[in-house]
Order: sequence, then structure tokens, then C-alpha cells
Amino acid sequence: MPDSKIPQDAITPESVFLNRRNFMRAGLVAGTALATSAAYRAFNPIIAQETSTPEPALALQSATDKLNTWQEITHYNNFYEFSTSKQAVAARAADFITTPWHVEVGGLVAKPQVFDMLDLLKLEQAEFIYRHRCVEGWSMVIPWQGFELRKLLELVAPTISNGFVAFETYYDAQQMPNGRFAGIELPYVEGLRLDEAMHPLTILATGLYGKPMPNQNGAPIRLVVPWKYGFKGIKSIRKITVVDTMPPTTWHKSAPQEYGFYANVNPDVAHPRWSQADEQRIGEFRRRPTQMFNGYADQVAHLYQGMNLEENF
Ligand SMILES: Nc1nc2c(c(=O)[nH]1)N[C@H]1C(S)=C(S)[C@@H](COP(=O)(O)O)O[C@H]1N2
Ligand SMILES: [Mo]
Repeated sequence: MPDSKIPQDAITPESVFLNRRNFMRAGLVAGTALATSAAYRAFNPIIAQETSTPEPALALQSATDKLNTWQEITHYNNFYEFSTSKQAVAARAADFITTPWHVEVGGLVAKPQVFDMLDLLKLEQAEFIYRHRCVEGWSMVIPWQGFELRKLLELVAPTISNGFVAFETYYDAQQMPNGRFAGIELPYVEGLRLDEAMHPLTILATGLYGKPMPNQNGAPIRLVVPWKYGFKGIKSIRKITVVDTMPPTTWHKSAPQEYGFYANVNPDVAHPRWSQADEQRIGEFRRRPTQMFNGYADQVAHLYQGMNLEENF
């Protein structure tokens, strides 16, 4: 991990992180706007405060949505460039070189810019505890850190208001030897409608559990859109482009009848080959019901008013 390149105050030992559970609870269950703002906190003040007044532990965790462990989050991954076996990704991605790194942000914007990763880490980092629901029917709860995507878009000043945002993963066949066998077209590409991209729940994540983003989770920077299926969360981003037409997306190109552009978590719209009504939370015994918009309906349902969610799946 490129620890030496990460500002020291962006790193939280896991022990300190675990003492902060009461702060995270609100973001975890995040049903209301109030809960969302509670999940958004400047990083440094929390560390200072929590280190001096450690909180009692377990009782403060949500009874229904416990954080997944570091081990679970970092050893059960989808990152086809490295492996199509979830358990193998961590080892295969271990030598992935992510420093130096830059992200090119452009397209229909007034101030296109190539951002060095070190400068992106200087943007105020916050923590976001989100449910993560893969289209395959499994889920986790992950304590990300990062910043709202809209903060970055505001820096480049989009010149349109009704467009889309296209994302592209770095691709290097040398470093990502499974690329040729992945069965998908690479580089991996994804997209959001501009209003989805500007939504405060949409983040660019730069780490988890207070540590720099592990390679297998999309180092050094990846998208997280908690009300959408996990494949929207494109990893190891190199390019972000504001565009005026709906951009192509990797899984939609691969199987358009199975993976839509919107990919909103929806228990009522089955995948052609399996139900989406319930999910396997990693670490739990029984499957649990899947929630509309992954439990974030209060905050995002308005974005899709009047849209047929069966057609625009
Ligand atoms: N570049 C790239 N991004 C990707 C993927 C991928 O294979 N390549 N897999 C997606 C899928 S299907 C999921 S569920 C999430 C998994 O993220 P995680 O490994 O951090 O849980 O990453 C998404 N982003
Ligand atoms: Mo996924």
C-alpha cells in the first residue's frame, strides 16, 4: 500500500476506527436526509474527538446492519481485470501499481483538468457507511472514505445540466493479465445520469476502514453509488467525462437484456436468470429481503419519478 504517499491524517488504525461505531450507525441505516448528513463528517475532527473519548463498543452497532469485516470486504471481490474468482482477486491484484496516479476530468465542462491523486486526497475526506448490493445476489456493509463526486464535478464546472457522466477504468494488459480472459470488453466503462452523479450519496471512494483503498477494491479511487447494483461502482478510475448522451457501460454492452444502464437495486425486477427479491449478506446464515433502492429510497426515489423502472432497469 502506498502509505507514504497518503497524508498521515487520512489514515486511521482499525482499532480507532472500530471505536467510532456510534458515529457510523446513522450512515449505516441511512433512511433519512438527516441520517445522510450524519454520515458525512470531516475526517480529522472525528479522529481527534474519538481518540480522546473512546466509545463503548458493541451496543452501538445497528442490530440489523452490521459492518462487514476488513477480511470479508477485501477477500470477496469482483475485479475481472485480475480474476473472475472473487477469492483470488486480492492476491492477483497485490502488485498493481497505483502510484503515481492521475484522473482526467473533462468533456462538456468549462475547466477540464488532470488531477493528481495526491491532490484528490487533499479534498476533504469523509466517511460513508453504505450497503453494497451486487447484482449477483450478495451484499455487504462497507465503511468507505472518500468525497462526494459532485465536489469534483463542481471544480470542473459542467456546462450542461441534463447530461451524463462517463467513467473509465485504467487498463494495462501487462498488469491485469486476466483482462484477455475476463469475457468483457476492457477498459471497463460505466456511466451515470448527471443528476445521479451530483447526488450527495454518490461518492468517489479513496479508502475503507480508514485505510487507503486496497488494490482489490479499486485502488486508488473508485465510484460508489449505494442505491445501484455493485457493477456501477467502477474501480481504479482514470477518466471522467461529462457527455450529452447516455454513455456505453460494460455489462450492458455484454448482456443488454440482463444489465440495464440504471441498475437501481429493485427487489421487484428480477434478473432474467434469478430473483432479486432477496440477498445473501456475507457473514450471515439466512438470506434477507432486498430493499427498494437498497434502502435509500427516501433519498433517491424522486430521481426516477415518472420512469418505468421495469423498462429502465
Ligand atoms: N474495473 C472494474 N470495476 C468493477 C468491477 C470489475 O470487474 N472491474 N466489478 C464490479 C462489480 S460486479 C462489483 S459487485 C463491485 C465489487 O466491488 P468490491 O470488490 O469492492 O466489493 O465492483 C464493480 N467494479
Ligand atoms: Mo457485482
